[in-house]
Amino acid sequence: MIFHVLTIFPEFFAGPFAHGVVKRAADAGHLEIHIHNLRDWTSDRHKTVDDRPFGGGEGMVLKPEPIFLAVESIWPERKPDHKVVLLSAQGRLFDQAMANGLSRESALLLICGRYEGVDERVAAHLVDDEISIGNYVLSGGELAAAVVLDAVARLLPGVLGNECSAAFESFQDTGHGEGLLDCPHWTRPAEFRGWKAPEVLLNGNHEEIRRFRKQSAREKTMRFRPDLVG
Ligand code: 9D3
Repeated sequence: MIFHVLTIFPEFFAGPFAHGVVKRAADAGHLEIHIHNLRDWTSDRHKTVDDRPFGGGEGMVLKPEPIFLAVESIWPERKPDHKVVLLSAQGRLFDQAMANGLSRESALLLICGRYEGVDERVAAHLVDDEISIGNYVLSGGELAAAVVLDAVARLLPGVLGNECSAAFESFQDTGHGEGLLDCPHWTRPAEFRGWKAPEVLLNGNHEEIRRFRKQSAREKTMRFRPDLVG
């Protein structure tokens, strides 16, 4: 899969994609990441990407022209499996199902919003979708683009070593069923500062272990995510 990211802070992406699963997947040829500087599509000497909002008010708004020019030069022809996504605080809430869907596209272009927002003609006439990663205020779309890219990249065939199964996973798909959070985990030492790992996990009784994990997943879900239990 080919990812393009359009941003006024291209340096931002040196960090998140230089490590871990995404880096290894890129090195292995499962994906390509191309970072583009929005200012490359300006033509004035100040490389202006923003302007004051019509109607007045706080802050600045990203101008439409450089964004349209950038997308049209990255993709002179738009193919059906080439998706353009705007990261904005006003978008649809991102979830695992959206990550699964995007992982089946062949290319994805992520536009990072900044300042007070992006001229609405970008959302209305250029992009396929507008995505927010959660109900909190970020300073811009860059962190959100990195989150979306990571969530999609790890689903691609070969990326996690599992050639074809990951794209069908749900974040709640733990094997315990019922759309619960994952169960808690322990590892060595069996006792740490007086806190013992649950005895049942050490005794090798796999039926008992299965029941313990399901019950502890239920308890944790009830405590932190009652919305998943209903
Ligand atoms: C006065 C209203 N503004 C909040 C101070 C609205 C606003 C403008 C610009 C809120 C956030 C932003 C910048 N955020 C993003 O571009 C963004 C975002 C986010 O803030 N939260 C979750 N997901 C995303 S994706 C892009």
